[in-house]
Formats: sequence, structure tokens, C-alpha cells
Amino acid sequence: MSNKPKILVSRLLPDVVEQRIAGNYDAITNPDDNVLSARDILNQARGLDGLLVSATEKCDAAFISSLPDSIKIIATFSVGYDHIDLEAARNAGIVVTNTPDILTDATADIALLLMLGAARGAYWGEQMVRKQTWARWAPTHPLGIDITYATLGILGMGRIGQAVAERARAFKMNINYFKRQRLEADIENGANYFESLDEFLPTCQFLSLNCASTSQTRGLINRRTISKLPDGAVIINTARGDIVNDDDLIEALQSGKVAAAGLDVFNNEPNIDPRYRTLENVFLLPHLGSATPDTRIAMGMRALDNLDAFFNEQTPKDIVNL
Ligand code: 8YV
Repeated sequence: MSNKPKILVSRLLPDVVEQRIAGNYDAITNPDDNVLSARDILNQARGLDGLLVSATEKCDAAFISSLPDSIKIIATFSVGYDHIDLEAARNAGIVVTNTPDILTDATADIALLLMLGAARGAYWGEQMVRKQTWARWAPTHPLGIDITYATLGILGMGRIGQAVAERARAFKMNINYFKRQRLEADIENGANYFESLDEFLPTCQFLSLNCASTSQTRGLINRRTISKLPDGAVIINTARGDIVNDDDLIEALQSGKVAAAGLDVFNNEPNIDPRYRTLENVFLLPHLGSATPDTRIAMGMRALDNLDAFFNEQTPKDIVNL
């Protein structure tokens, strides 16, 4: 019998990550990458020491309370951990870890792609070419929105928000941010701090959502907050879909109050609100924030570093429910 720790790995991970898992763990893996329900995981959980999940597996209080007592760690292959009930895990004596830092650049790159794509008509422009509705070039239409010298408001200026700001500086954007606590001046690096959301929103020609999904931020972008934005604002979301109220954003996109949106994340992925697909002024991506080979490998390695530390009786670097 192997004395390696026993884990379940919910999704198929990059080859080198799977190889490291095979070397160090007695693992139940998912080579076909089927989407596992909570029941599927629970049915295989007996005798396990830990779980390596991703954001596609909802670990709510009911799931956590049904896990065998032998499971002492849930490592998630994601920086976000809104799919895990941290308090239920803490109460069950389960450590939860995530994978911060290594997907910061890849996600910030996607935020800039969305910002440019939404503002300059990447969707409708591409449709014109592909559908052959590009009859002739014209000086007056169609036109996009300049990002250079515009004001970018960053909601949630953590690691990813700061990386978005760093990129936006190359476009000479004026950067404002809203966060619970002001950053140190060297990290702020010229960005203007707003303590009040209601004072921050009217400044945001571009609004980039870079906060975590929490009880304070869910539904934060709604009719009331959208009404505070300047007319013709552009909204970018690389954080989580549930920060946005879809009915209210779609209404604002239809009326032109919000001129365009760039969205990489949605409520109820992948079954998103179908109205988004019909809007010309949205640029949509299928949750690609961390989707590069190096980033996905680094995420897997980071999740394994946390598991290895835990099973070697060291403190994992990325515990999120202390
Ligand atoms: C991941 C993400 O690709 O890490 C996160 O929180 O949102 C994504 O970039 C995805 O969640 C994988 O678990």
C-alpha cells in the first residue's frame, strides 16, 4: 500500500502538473476531464486526505459538511475562491489554499484586450469583415472610443488591478481607484484614490472590475451604480460575473448609457444571459483570464506546492481561510 497522500484532482491539468501529481500522490484523476458534480466527488471521497479542485467545483457548506473527516485540505487551482465556503471549511478543520500572483499578468493582459476590444469595436469590426458588410471605408463611421488619455477607474486595486494600471499607463490613461484601504504611495504610483464609491463612479470613462466576489461586491454593478457613471462609459470585467447585475447592465448597453462592455466572466458560465450574444457593443470572451500554457502550469505547480507543504507538515504559502 502506498503511503503517499491520497487526493482527488477534479479536472485534467497540464501534462507536467499531472506528472508531478502521479509522482507524489496516490491520486484519483479525471483524464477525460468530465465535469464532476458534488455527488461525483463525494462518491469518491472516502479515505482521501485532500482535494485539488478548480473554480468549476462548487464547494458549499453542504458539500463540505458531507466530506469525510480524513480530508484536511482543499487546494483550488484558481486565485478566486468564491466557489468555496471558507467558513464551513474552517469549521470543518479544512485548510483552503489558492494560486495567487502567477495569473496576474495573464489576466491583466486580457483586461487590456477587453478594454481595447470594447472601445474600438473589435466585435462589430470583425463582423463587418467576416460577414462582408464592409461596403467601403468612410471618414465618419463606424467609430470607436479613444482609450489614450481617458480616465480608467479600477474597482479593487489588488494584484490584478495594479497590473491593469501598469498597462494602462502605457496608454497615458488617468488612473483612479476605489478600494477599502489606500495603497502605499509607491504602489499607487500616481493613481488617484477614492474612498467613496459614489464619488469614484462619475470619474470612470472606463471602469475595470478587479475585485473579488464577496458579499460586499456581488451585484455591485447595478442600475444605481451604473447611473453614477458618465454617459457612454465602458465596463470591463475580468473578475467574476456575479459582481454585475445582468438585467441592469444589458439595459444600460441597450440605452447607450454604457457605450460598450468587455466581458471575460459571467453569471452562470457557460450558460450566460443570451441577450449578451445579441448586443453589438459587447466584446465577449469565454473566461480566458489565465488561459495560457505557462500560466496554467504555474497555477498547477502552485496548487501542488501548497499540497506538498501541507502534507510535509509545513504551512502552505497560500492559505485563504486562516
Ligand atoms: C481560472 C480564475 O482560469 O483563477 C481564477 O480565479 O478566474 C481563472 O483565471 C479559473 O478559475 C480556473 O479555476
